[in-house]
Formats: sequence, structure tokens, C-alpha cells
Amino acid sequence: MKILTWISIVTIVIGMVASCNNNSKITTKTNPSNLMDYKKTYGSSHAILSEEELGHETTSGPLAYAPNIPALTNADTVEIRMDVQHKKITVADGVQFWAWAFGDSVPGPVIRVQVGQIVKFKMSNRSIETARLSPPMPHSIDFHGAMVNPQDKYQSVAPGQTISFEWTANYPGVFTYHCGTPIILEHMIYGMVGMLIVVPKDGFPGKVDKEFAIIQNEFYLKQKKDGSYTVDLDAALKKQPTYVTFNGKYKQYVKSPLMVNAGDRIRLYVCNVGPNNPSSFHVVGTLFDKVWLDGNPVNELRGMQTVLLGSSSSAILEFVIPEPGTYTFLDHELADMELGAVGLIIAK
Ligand SMILES: [Cu+2]
Repeated sequence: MKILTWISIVTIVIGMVASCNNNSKITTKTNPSNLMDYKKTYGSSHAILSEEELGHETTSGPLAYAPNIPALTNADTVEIRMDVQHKKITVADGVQFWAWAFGDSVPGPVIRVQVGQIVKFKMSNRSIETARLSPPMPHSIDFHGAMVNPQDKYQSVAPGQTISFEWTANYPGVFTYHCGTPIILEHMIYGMVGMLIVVPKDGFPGKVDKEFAIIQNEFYLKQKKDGSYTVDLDAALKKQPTYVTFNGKYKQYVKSPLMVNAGDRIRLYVCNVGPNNPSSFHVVGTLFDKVWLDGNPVNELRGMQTVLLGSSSSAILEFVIPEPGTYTFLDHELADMELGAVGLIIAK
């Protein structure tokens, strides 16, 4: 009996050790936290404010206009310029207003950099150029994807001034950027919002057939006596948007759907820049095979129907278009759909 008992104990212990070894091997290989096991860079030199003469160029660097995704720059340092302008933009048919814009669009351009890259950012406040039509205004930029002293890098820039600062991309993901000058809500509903994509060092895992960037934002507008439109801060304080749009225009992808092929694996970079309300992002007729919350592959969920994105939250969504047809993507908070947060994907 004693010998048998000892044999069983020894067998169990060996089994446990073996299984521990197995587990630790498996853990080492697949533990997603290893994706985060790399050097991060904190802090950088002070931002510089200058009276630099404004050139004609309003943007430069790895930028594109959603739904397009910009190409990556393959260098340790990436230079990005994105000036602030006041310009008239169209939100829906017959609805235009004087927006405050990063670059020359609302939302601002999609920026794409890679983990480890140093971003050398420069922004001129060119609101003074249209002073007769839209009063000059201080502006700033707040990158949710950066780790810096906000009082320094995100300080307000007077009309006619230029700010330069740098930061290092530490975390992969999809991040909001916005103007942080008070009243922040007002600056954001005037259009100062955008999306930054930070690609992991080895790229996002897996291959897809098509990629699109979708930025959801709210517009709060009121019509003036002369028929033109302007921002309605009271409506924004009540969180009652006039329009909720994908990439800045009311139902634009109903008129001009995103075109794909049946069987395609699609990757959407979705960012709800708000500024007030959540988005319940959904695609009719498929399920999200993978969801990376905030766009970080470590935060993976599978088989999701709807992804809840709070204001300034994001996700990368991967799904297969199962067969030819028309697939509606929408904010399933259905009032938002009626206000414009809806589009179509057509699969041939
Ligand atoms: Cu601003």
C-alpha cells in the first residue's frame, strides 16, 4: 500500500510539474500581455511657440481623409503638420456652417503612425486668415494617443502662432484627437475632432481584404434668421444633436456605399469622437469576428453583435461579409441612426 501511495504521489507531482511547464510554455507563447512587453518613452522637450510665417500648406505627413487609411511612414521620426483653419463646411444637403477645422476637413485628417515612432508635430493657428467671416480664436490639440504634459504640449495657440512639440507613440490603438481650448465642448462641436491610428511594432495581426476608417461625431446646429447655420451650444449642453455622422456628412455612405466583395474580411477602425453621446456600433447581417477595444489587439473580444463606444472611445472591428448583399452599418442607438449615423456596405 505504502509503495503504491508513494508511486501515486510521485506520479501526481510529476504530472503537475509537467502540466505547469506546459502551461507556462503555452502562456509564454500566447499571453497577449507580451504584446505590450517593449520599451516605452515618457516625456519630451518643451513645446515651442513661434510666430512662424504661415505657408500655403495646411497639412503634411502620414494623413488621409476617412474612410481612407494613410500609408505608414517607415522612419524613426515622423513629421506631421496640421494647421487650424476656419472654413465653411457642408454637413447635409443645404446645411453649411463656419467650422473650426484641423487641416481643412471635419473631422480632421486620419493620422497613422507606428509604436516607437517619434511624432514631430507642428500646428499653425490660421483662424486669423478668415477674420472677417469667423472671428480669430485660440486653439490647441489634445492627442489621446500621446503621453505628455498637457499644460505644455496641449496649450492654446493664439491666432497667427505656431506650436511645435514631439511625442513618442507608446501604445497601439485608435485614438481621438481634439482641440482642448475652453470651452472644449464648443471647440469640438465646431469640428475640432479627429482620429489617430497607432500600429503595433509588427503591424496589426492577421490579414484583411479591405480597411476603412469611420469617425462618428455629433453636430449641434441652429438656423439663423438669414437661413445660414451656426453652432448651438445650448443643444450641445442638453446632448441633443442635430446630426450624428460618419466621417462628417449626414448619411453619406447611404448615397455612396463602401464597396467590397462577398467573402471579404473587413477591418473597420471606428472612433466615436463624441463629444457627448455613446455609439452602439453594429453591422446588420454579420458578426464581429474580432473586436479590439480602443484598437489594441491585447483587448480582444470575439463574436460580438454590437460594440459600445463611449465618447472618445474606439475599436477595431473585423468581420467577414458572408455573401453578396447590402449590409447596413449604424449606431444602434436608433435616434442617432435617424440623425445620420448610418451607412451601407455593398458586397458584389
Ligand atoms: Cu479649438
